[in-house]
Amino acid sequence: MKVDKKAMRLYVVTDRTWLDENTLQSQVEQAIVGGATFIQLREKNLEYESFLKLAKEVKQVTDKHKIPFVINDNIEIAIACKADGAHIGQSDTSVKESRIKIGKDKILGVSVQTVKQALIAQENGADYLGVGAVFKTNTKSDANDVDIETLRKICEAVNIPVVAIGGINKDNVLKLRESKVDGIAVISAIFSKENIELASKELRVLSDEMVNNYVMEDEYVQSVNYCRLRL
Ligand code: TZP
Ligand code: MG
Repeated sequence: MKVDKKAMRLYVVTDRTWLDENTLQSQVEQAIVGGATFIQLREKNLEYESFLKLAKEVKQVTDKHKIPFVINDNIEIAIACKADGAHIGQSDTSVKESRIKIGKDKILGVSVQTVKQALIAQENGADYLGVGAVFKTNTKSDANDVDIETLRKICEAVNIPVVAIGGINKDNVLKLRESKVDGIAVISAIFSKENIELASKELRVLSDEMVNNYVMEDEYVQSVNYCRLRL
């Protein structure tokens, strides 16, 4: 398996909406220092050259910290910047074609909303699945809803890693406990925050708690307090 289930623990998807005077490179680094285990570069409106330049910049950071790095929706950019792989949705090129394009050694992630889509994606070479939106999100206007019961059925149906996405924040992570999902993918719960490292740290601790299915009350408080002290 090219992707370990643990790499799904805190899957961070980029968004430059809240960049202000910062660079995406530095925001991604803060997220990684806080505990991000996977980075996806998601850009909807960039021309090829600017997209490639940004991808190479972000890749410097993910390489430095040895964190897997994939490009959303764009296999050409993934290949050109030598990313670890790409992530595709149901409306992009088929999983089969994408696998051929990207090659057998690269990571291919696929967004799914049903058990059927999940099985087809796995069958056709997906390395991991993103499932959502599990909660209400303002970040993706055309996101379909997936209830937690469906998420659980998807997790039970496949043997590749599964990450939940959509409206996940520190107040609702633990609601995913029963789903047996391998981790959480987040955008606004990290990038809309003033303190990205702290937001990432808090979500990582909660995701660990959610996945391991036990309460780490003391560890959580200690870990977050430690992070606060350092910042
Ligand atoms: N796919 C399904 S929901 C979503 C994507 C890309 C947006 C997730 O963003 P947020 O801010 O974590 O709800
Ligand atoms: Mg897509």
